[in-house]
Amino acid sequence: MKSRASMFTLLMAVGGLVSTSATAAPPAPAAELRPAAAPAAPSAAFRPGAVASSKETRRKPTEVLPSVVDFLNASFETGTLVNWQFDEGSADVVVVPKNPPDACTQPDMPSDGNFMACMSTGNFYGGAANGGVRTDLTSGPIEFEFKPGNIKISFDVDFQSEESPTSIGHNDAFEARLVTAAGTFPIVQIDTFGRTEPGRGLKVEGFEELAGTLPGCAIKGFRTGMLRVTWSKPFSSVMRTLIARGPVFVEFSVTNQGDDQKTSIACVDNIVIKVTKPE
Ligand SMILES: [Ca+2]
Ligand SMILES: [Ca+2]
Repeated sequence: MKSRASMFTLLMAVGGLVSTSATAAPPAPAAELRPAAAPAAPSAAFRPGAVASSKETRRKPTEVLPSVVDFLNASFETGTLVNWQFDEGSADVVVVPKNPPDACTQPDMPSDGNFMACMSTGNFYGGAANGGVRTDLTSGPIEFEFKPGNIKISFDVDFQSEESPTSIGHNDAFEARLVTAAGTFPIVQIDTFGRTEPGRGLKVEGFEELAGTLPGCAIKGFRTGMLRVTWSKPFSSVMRTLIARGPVFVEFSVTNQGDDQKTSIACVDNIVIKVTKPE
């Protein structure tokens, strides 16, 4: 008991010492007061305009702005398929320049810069589709600087086919997908029936109806014309954990349905990927 009491006394003494030493430090508060005493700062703070702007700056941190993912050769402007993957020998995919103008995709494509990528379900571009029915083009690994709360992918595409519109059993198609560690997400399908109905984060600009292919184009059938596809996908916290900083892959394919007859082609360009930090 006695020792406890003496401990208590000791603590009180220490406490007293601490508080004494704290109050015995007058220069610091005095220094802090000095800037506030400057006349310009307080008068600015009390102006109505200044109050409004401080509200604006308070709102800004909650605005989450998307950032563009740095993705090499996203628009094929190297004039090559560098940083894109495909199975050589079982794919028909090439880079098509702006000059001379491509007979099938005028006047809109390439839509960005001087080059685009085009693929076919057969040998239209001088290669050989897988089994004569399918070509896949996959991006290089796409990585993020942070775990995104949302991803937005946009690109331009023109799909053309020798098949008749609304072909059951021969519904040749173009498809775009996002491949991730949390599974594969279909972005859009375009086929002889048209394109995936927009909604659920998908926007397709430029689609009116299937029109005839151009007279100079060796594909005799229909074309969609250039479409601007934008797809936005929010990531749940579970998906964010799985996807983390990537990699993810953007994948395009054209497929012959039913048989290897009547070729379809698709040209893509201007792939832009944006990610947003979670709120
Ligand atoms: Ca381009
Ligand atoms: Ca076909």
